[in-house]
Formats: sequence, structure tokens, C-alpha cells
Amino acid sequence: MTTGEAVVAALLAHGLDTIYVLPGIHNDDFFDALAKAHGAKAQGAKGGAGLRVVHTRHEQGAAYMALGAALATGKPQSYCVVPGPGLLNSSAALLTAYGMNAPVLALFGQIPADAIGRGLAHLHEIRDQAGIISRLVDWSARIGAPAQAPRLVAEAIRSMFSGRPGPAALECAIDVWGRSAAVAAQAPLPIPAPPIDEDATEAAARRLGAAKRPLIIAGGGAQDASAEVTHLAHLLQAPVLSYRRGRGVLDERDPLAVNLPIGRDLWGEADVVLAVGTHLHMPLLHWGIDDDLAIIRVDADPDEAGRLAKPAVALVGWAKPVLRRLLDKLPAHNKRRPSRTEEMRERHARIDKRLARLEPQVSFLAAIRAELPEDGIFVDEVTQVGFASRLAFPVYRPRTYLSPGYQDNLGFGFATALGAQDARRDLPVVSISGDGGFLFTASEMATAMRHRIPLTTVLFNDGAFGNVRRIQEERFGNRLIASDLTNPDFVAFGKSFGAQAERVKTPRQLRAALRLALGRRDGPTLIEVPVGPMPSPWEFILMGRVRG
Ligand SMILES: Cc1ncc(C[n+]2csc(CCOP(=O)(O)OP(=O)(O)O)c2C)c(N)n1
Ligand SMILES: [Mg+2]
Repeated sequence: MTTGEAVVAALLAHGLDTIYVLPGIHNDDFFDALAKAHGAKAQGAKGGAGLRVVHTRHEQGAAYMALGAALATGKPQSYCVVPGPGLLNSSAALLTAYGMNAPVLALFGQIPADAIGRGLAHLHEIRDQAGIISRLVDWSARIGAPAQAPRLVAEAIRSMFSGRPGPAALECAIDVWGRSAAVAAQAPLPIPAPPIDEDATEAAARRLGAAKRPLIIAGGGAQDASAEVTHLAHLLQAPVLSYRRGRGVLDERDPLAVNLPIGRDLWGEADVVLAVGTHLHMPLLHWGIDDDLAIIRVDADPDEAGRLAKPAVALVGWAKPVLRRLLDKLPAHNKRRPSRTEEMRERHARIDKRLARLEPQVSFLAAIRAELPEDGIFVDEVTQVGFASRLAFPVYRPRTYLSPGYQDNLGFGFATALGAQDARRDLPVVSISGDGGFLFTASEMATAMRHRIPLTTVLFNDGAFGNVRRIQEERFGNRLIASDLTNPDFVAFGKSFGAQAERVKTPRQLRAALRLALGRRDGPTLIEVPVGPMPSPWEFILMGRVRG
């Protein structure tokens, strides 16, 4: 086997079925292995189930697609690009995958093995590529020979699900991909579940059981523990706050599911907080802490709990098994509490009334929610309708609201949504973008056509980096700089690729357009919505202290 063939076999052995790529000479032997696997499949050879290859028009597209596929499925996904510029072109997406703890395996080419580190000006050479990669991911390695490939792929994938989950990377020199040798297969390595600390779990159950006003905060690490969080919330009558990455863990039709402004009020009143898979960045840094608040942290990363404040109890491990154990222990300690349903309904009504001034964002979001089925996926963006969606777009199920988390990097949305839709062809996916963010990866419309990806994109066009412009108006005496945009005719742009494209003006028209678009499963749709300036959401997001 060549190294390339061994990597293809190893990816297949780990259950990957697709790879997102942009080819180039450094990786030609790997791509030939991909082609041969396809040829074997086409000829009906035994065991020749090839990896599906989705090629993009820019490396950031390949990496974002792998990210979207990983987030939508929870399973490992991979992308492959050339070294140097290809790696750097993909790096914002890899950074985002790190921030989102997404299991993405990056495969990078390299210059000839004996030239690495010598500065001989080889094509795509970059100083200390391995060092650069090692700062972007927690686990990385270079494949030096065919026989190393199966083990390194297995270790990479194990690392993606161990400790704090996240991306991993492998690089391989141009002259190593094609080298042949005897290769032994490697079964996927077991991923040991972190042991459960019984004493700490008991302590957490006691604290929660005695709490008068408990609050649960769910982050991205709670996505696989929806049933457990829901059960705990009901047993404790504890509201569940989620903002970006923890959305849908508790079905937001449940009155106990609360958004950021309600959650901040509750933070101010709580005596015990159970924080599941979240950095608690906003509460600890902005809302304040004092001695009357006991915080219980559940996190896969052993270093996370103590970073900002000493928790009352730190439970290290995966949310699902840890919360299950907590659920076993809680009934023995849990006091009776009255239902908080009415109180929560009132809190929701009060905040919804205030949020109603975020028009037109709220009405356009309501139109999308009305047409998107409850298991359909909504992909957020760093745009004004996106900011509002974090407060006023109800999410019903885990993994159906994909938000970039703390990177909040403009332009992530369209290509990430393409990956989500590619990996979940059975569900409709709706991507929203501003005119600014959309053009970051708009060239991937060609990818959507080439691979017939039925994504629906709603593009809110205000002719500006509108969020930036509003800040310049309000905080900098209307001195506008670098925030106005000259745009193409977006409908003509979409149509020029062969995509379905139309322009709508009102929420009602958006609903009608979405109904058609979500029913179409043979290719992408672009819906442009011309909009004017929008009111600021920031008073609902950047809120001051309530304790300490
Ligand atoms: C990678 C990156 N670059 C820049 C920014 C700063 N930024 C935040 S919002 C924004 C403007 C977004 O414009 P658009 O996509 O048109 O949405 P709008 O604000 O107009 O709704 C910019 C430039 C960012 N968040 N990420
Ligand atoms: Mg804009």
C-alpha cells in the first residue's frame, strides 16, 4: 500500500464517508488513492467503498464544510489541502473548529521530507509548518512512512474525542504519500470515558438538591446530553440558559428554556448554578460572582473549571454519563419546589415585549422558524439577523442551531451550512448571511451546484457591514469608515451559477419563498432580502453586573 492508500483505508475504517478537498501537486498521490478507491467501487470490487470526494473552490470552503458536517452529525469529518497557502487559507475555519470543539481532521501536504526546515524555497514552503499546526489544534503529527499511517489516523481520531474534543491534524510530505510498503490495518482505538468522581457527584447532588433557586447553563458540551439536561431541569425546576452553542439541548418550547437576558436576571438570583460544557465566559466576566453563589462545573477539559473562578464542585468528564450519575443521586437529596412554569411564562412575556423592537429581525426569524421543520438546521452568522436569532429564534432539538461560538468570525456561515447540508441531505438546512459575510465564501455556490447541495441561503442585504456602521454612527459621531459595501446583483449572481435565486421584501414573501426552496432537493437556492438599517441588539447581549 502507498501512504495515501493507507490513509484512505484508515479513514474508511473509522466510519468517514466523505472528504472535503482542494487538490494540488503535494497531495497528488493521496488523491490518486481516493480515485483508485472510487474506481474499485465502480468496478464492484469487494471492500472498495470509496470516500465521497467533495471539492471546493477555496481551501476555507473545504475546511468550513468539514466543520459544518462535523457539527451537524457529531461524527469525525476530514478535509485535505496543500501546505503553506492552502493550510493558511483553511486556518480560520480550523480555528473556529477548535473554538467549537468540532471533530475535524485536517490533512496537509508538505514539501519533500528531506527539505523540511532547510529554507530551500520549495513550492508552498512555510517556516515551521508543524509548529504552526501545533498552535491551531491540540494533537498533530507528520506521517513519515506508509506503515505509520493507520496508527496515526487512529490516534488523531481518538484525540478528537478525548479530553476537550476538537480538531486534529496530520501532515505528509509530497514524496511520502506515494511511497509503498507493507501496511498492517489498525482498528479504531478505544476512547476511554473519563472516570466518574463519585464523591464529587454526591457533593453536587447535595448542593443541587438543597438549592432554592437553581439555574442550569448549557454550552456546546451539553449537545449530547439533551435527555439528561431536560430531566434535571424538570426535577430541579431549574431554568436552562443557552445562548449560542447550547441551543436546543432543552426544547425551547419548554418554559424553563431561557435566553440571555432572562438568564442574566436568574444568574443574579440563583444560589446554585450547574454549568454544563460551557466556558461561562459571559456570566463570570460580565455578570459577576459572590460568595452566595455555588457553581458546579461539568466539563471534559480538566483545566476548564478553575480558569476564572473556583467552583464549588468540578465534575470532569462527558456531560451525558456525568449527568446520568448525578440524576441517580439527586432524588435522595432533592427538596420539593413549586413549579416555575408560570414565573417563566411571565419572564418570557416581559422580555419578548422588549425584544419586539428588534424589527425587522424578529419577523424575518419568525418566518424562517415557521417554515423550517423542527429537525431542520439553522446556521447562524455574524450578522444582525444572526445576533437577533441568538435571542429570538426558538430551537427545538440539539445540533439544529449551528453558531460560531466565541470566534464569531464573519463569513463562516455559508460554507459551514453547505457542509451541514451535504452531510445531512435528509434534512433541510437554512443559512443566513449578511451581504458582507456572504461574499467571504460566495464562490462556493459553484461547489453547491457541482455537488447538488440543496442548501437554502437567506441573504440580508443592507449594502453595509451594518453592525460596524451602526457602531460608528452611535459611538463615533457618525464618522463612517470602511463600512459601506458595493455589491453585485445577488439574484443575477446566484442565477449565473445555475442556482435558484430570487428577491423578497417582506417576512410573508420570505415564507412563501422558503416553502418552495425547502421543497427543492436538487440544488441550492439563494433568497436575497433587501433591508435598511436595523436596531441594535447589544443591550440584550452585553449586559452589566448583577452580582458581586
Ligand atoms: C473574520 C471577521 N472579520 C471581521 C469581523 C468584524 N465584523 C463583525 S460584524 C461585521 C459586519 C458584517 O456585515 P454583514 O455580513 O453585511 O452583516 P450586517 O452587519 O450588515 O448585518 C464585521 C466586519 C468579524 N466578526 N469576523
Ligand atoms: Mg450587511
